[in-house]
Amino acid sequence: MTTVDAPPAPGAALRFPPGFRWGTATAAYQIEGAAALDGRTPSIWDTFSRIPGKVLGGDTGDTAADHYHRMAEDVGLMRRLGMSDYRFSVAWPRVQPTGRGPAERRGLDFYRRLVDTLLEAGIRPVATLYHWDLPQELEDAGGWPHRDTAERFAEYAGHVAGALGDRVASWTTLNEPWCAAFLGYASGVHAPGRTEPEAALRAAHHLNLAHGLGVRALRAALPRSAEVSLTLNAHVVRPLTDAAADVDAARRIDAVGNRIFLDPVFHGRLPADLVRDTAALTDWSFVRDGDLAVTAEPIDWLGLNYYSPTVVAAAGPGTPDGEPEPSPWPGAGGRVRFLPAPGPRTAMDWPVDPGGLYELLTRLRDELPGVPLLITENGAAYGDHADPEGAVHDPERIAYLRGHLAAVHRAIADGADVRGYFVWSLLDNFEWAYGYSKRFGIVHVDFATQRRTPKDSARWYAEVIARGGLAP
Ligand code: IFM
Repeated sequence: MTTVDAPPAPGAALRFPPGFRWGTATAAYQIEGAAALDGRTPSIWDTFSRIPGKVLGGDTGDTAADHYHRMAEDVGLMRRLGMSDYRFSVAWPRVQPTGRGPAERRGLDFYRRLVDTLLEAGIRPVATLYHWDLPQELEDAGGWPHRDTAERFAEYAGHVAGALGDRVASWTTLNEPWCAAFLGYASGVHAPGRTEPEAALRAAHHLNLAHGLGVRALRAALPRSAEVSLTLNAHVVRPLTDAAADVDAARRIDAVGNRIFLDPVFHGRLPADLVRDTAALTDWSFVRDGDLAVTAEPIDWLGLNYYSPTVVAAAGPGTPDGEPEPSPWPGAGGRVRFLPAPGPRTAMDWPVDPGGLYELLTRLRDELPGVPLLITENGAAYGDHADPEGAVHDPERIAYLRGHLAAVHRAIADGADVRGYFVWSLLDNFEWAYGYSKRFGIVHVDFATQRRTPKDSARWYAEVIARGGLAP
């Protein structure tokens, strides 16, 4: 259990507990490049990014930040910044090119080299098995709406654990299954770009099942001391007013945004209100006897990716009853309005609201007692550029990170068991449907030359880590 002295005097330094994990996070498709090297086959993102109009500027992850070839330089950057941990993801199509059967040694070798380089630098590797790069062959066979994909994931998890289990102690099965299910299969703004609400609900269940089967496969292959986790982009949903209809709108989004994962994973059940909300779409008969015992395999911590809160209200009169555009919220889309939250915004047009992170951490403190939490992503995109001297000044990002770290500190002081914090992201990278137009890195990447330049925020974060907290 993490604790801090509470409450700190106004203006005092904010010290984090000893052993607090300080890191950065990345994901394979967003940084690695080398998309056709050493046996890697296309993932759904290689396919999707080639469909005209799906990714801004027609960008793809073919080269990305070329981390596959610059891994040693990137680990060197982390070492100089003093990070204790690094969260990366393993590319499924690099390790198991057809999504089934034997592993590709060259793919595993890349991750062995990465992990060894991290360990030599004194950095703890935190490996995520799925950050959205499903092998295209598995999508062709039905993708996440198809139950077999969950079984295939467990097989893949076993391969990676078998290869890296002697040196990686921290594991995450899935990153943000909400995005994989609902952006991928309902709104279609992410790969594979399908707009089938019922299939998206199936996908969500099969992702939960994959998580549980993956936990079992990891536990079978890893030493007992290994930590196994899941990362969610849990939504902080605020009703616009206290009116019952607005509160119900928030409940609907909470059901299909949060409890669709939290309930099966931590309580072995489906949210009854979600089943009601989605009754016109599905009877949930794809959930088989015994599935919810699998999804509820115990885990060691929950990873949370937080960026901003969401404000919702009931869809008013005059709002079309149907869903005008494919919605990522099956069962809620036509009944809920999303409203701009007040306050400053990042380059993603996302509101800056550290209070939302505090709300999330204290909610989970209450709802999941005994489950340690890690902030596995938090950060912001801004319009960074190198000045004539080559420096990248990003005061807004420093303010964003500082505000959110202060919120984490406050949550810890109020009893939330938060064990670590990972900035998204180490490097500027491929921001999915936005291509390279949004820069989240604390290290600037010139994509023409692949030159890395630590931004002011990187130096600031290094000081935070060295100090173990925030200066007054
Ligand atoms: O870049 C993404 C990451 O892949 C998943 N979480 C949110 C980040 C910013 O959009």
